Amino acid sequence: MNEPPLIMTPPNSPRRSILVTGAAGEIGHGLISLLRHDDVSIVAMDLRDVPEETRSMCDEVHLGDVCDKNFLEHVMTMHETNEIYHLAALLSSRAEHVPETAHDVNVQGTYHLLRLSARLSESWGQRVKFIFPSTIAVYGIGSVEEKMAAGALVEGEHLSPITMYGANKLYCESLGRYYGRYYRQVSKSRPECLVDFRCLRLPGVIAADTRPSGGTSDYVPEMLHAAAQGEPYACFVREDTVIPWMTMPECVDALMKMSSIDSPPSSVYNIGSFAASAGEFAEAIRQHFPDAEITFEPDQGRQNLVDSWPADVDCSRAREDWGFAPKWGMEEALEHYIVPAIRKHYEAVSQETS
Ligand code: AKB
Repeated sequence: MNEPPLIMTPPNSPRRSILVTGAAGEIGHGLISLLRHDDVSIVAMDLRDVPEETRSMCDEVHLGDVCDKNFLEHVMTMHETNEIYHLAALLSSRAEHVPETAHDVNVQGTYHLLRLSARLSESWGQRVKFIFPSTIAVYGIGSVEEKMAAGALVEGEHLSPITMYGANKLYCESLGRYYGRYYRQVSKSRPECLVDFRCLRLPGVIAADTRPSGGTSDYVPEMLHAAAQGEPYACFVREDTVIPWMTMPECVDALMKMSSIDSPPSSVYNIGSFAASAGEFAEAIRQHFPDAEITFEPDQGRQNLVDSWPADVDCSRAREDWGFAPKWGMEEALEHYIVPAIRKHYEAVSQETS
């Protein structure tokens, strides 16, 4: 039995009405500052309080759970949502502590949003745009030797995730592709307008003015923030651990750019700016913070997760389809964004607390 269309009337205004889930997180802060515009309505939602700096850029903020489908239906119909940036997720390390909760949030939450987006697209005769951050955790490589030999992976390789988070994200990529291309494909009453699903596989992302939590790539941001505060840092992976990286400004720019083009040929894209090891980052950070006390004390459980992720990703498809281009390598990222921004961040923090 197909679910009835959600509402029968087209949205009152064609303006962009954007829902950002997980708005209290790291990406939400940067993304919302770029999304805000006179003719754009931004509705933020999260399970926890949205920081005032982010809240002030939104038209509405709702505290709620992406697993609550009635809450989602209320928010999306009330605000006539026609664009979603679905950032809410439990990341790789936290998900390994509570895998069933992670499945609820990462999969059920995404399913509810896709299902509602499909019904709204059908009702309005207008495709709801659904932007979905996936992850390098969808890849699963059998050994460090194989990882280093494989080099930069393209989107179709080694899709055997070993984490609940990676498995969740890989499934939701397929679910989004289904809703975007194959939804009710044998039905005589198949809707003309399907969800416009678009996905980026994010590498490790480095933000200067927020601290990460729950991720396994958190070791570099944690290393940076510790150095900036003059605190010792024991890195939980080996020095030779390599994965792809990008800065938060590049990440939100890529999400915006991929969202803005007409009909991307693919629904899933790798992005990343550079690959670097934990030891290379430590050495580069010491150039900027000579007193940084960085040691390496691998946590084998978390080390195993990162060892299964690729040393780098091939971003050719994103470059060819919508002009993705990395902005900085590691040294430039530190020099032009990370170190100046992190110093400014902690100067502001010390002024607030003094
Ligand atoms: C994590 O560490 O879980 C995330 C990711 C790599 O997607 N930052």
